[in-house]
Amino acid sequence: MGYLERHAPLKADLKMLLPSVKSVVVVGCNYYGPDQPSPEFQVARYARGDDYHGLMKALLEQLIQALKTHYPQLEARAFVDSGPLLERELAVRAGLGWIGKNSCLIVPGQGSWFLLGALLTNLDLPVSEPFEALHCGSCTRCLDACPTDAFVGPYTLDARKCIAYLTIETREEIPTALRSGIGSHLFGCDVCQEVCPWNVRFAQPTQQSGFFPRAWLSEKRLTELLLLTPHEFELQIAPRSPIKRPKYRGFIRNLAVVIGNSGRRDTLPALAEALERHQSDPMLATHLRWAMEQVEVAAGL
Ligand code: B12
Ligand code: SF4
Ligand code: SF4
Repeated sequence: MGYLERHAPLKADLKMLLPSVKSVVVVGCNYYGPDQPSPEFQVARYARGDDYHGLMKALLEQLIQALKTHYPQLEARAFVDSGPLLERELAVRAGLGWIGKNSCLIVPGQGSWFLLGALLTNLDLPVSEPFEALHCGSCTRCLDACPTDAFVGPYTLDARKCIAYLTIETREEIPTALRSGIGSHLFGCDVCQEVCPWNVRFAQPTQQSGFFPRAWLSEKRLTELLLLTPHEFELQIAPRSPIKRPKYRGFIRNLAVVIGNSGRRDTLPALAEALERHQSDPMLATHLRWAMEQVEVAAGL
């Protein structure tokens, strides 16, 4: 995530992104969908359907067009995650909610199943009051539930330990000590949001059909996924999906970890076949061998 450092100067001055900027409109898009269909693995809620970057960018472009009919001199730039913006910080300043101890932006009475985006504009819009209260109180559910103990303390995450980083962002090996904590998380993790009382109480299903889970999530077995070829991955899984981010290699690496953690003996033939295929890729071969060992130990072989 070296881009976080490279983008630091741009984050300090929004004029570097839009010289005429006067106001920022911050938006949240609800992505809360039905519960995970597969009993074998979990994919983070935001990643079960279409990639939110494209989906939200298109909505923001519609907003720009609508604003242009009222303000023909409008200059605007839309950002969804891809730009160097501290989106949660901007959301707090725009009065949307507070940053919880799990480091997610929580909207009062609605929860945190929102993806954030921002529209930089040259309009002199009325300024919202920043959200100043913190509503976590004495709760520590998210900190206690994190499977890899990734929180250094309230509001502070060691990203290197977060399952989202380990399964989505890193292109490297997943450290052996952190693999068991990943459990059945194939892509991303929602544990610190699932346990949050604000989500338990207030989550509402999204109306955006683009976020609805894709069929393969309930239809495909772990071992079938492990034996997909790069071409099949590109055709069946990757199109318009956030899951394409770690690419085929990252997907197979994550599958090896989840299968290893399952300890299921019936996965051994597929693991052996995958190892044969990926023998020449040291990163994949290491993970697949590790998975076989885990399964053999669990099966008492
Ligand atoms: C890098 C990143 C990650 C990293 C690190 C996460 C983290 N907590 O920082 C990893 C890969 C681990 C990650 C995981 C996830 N992420 Co993420 N991630 C980002 C990203 C791209 C940048 C965040 C960032 O800059 N972090 C680095 C440091 C600087 O952040 P920080 O230390 O918390 O800094 C805060 C303060 O210190 C202060 N601050 C620091 N420097 C400065 C400087 C100035 C000038 C000011 C004013 C303030 C300030 O403001 C900062 C923000 O509050 C944002 C999108 C974006 N552009 O903002 C999405 C984002 C935060 N992620 C998001 C999501 C959904 C997730 C996951 C839920 C995905 C998943 N299901 O697997 C998990 C949740 C993990 C968790 N508990 O946070 C959403 C969160 C939505 C929400 N409701 O809060 C975002 C906003 C993307 C989006 N567009 O919606 N993510
Ligand atoms: S997303 Fe999962 S691994 Fe990351 S901090 Fe939250 S609970 Fe921990
Ligand atoms: S689980 Fe509790 S401490 Fe964590 S963000 Fe939600 S309310 Fe705050």
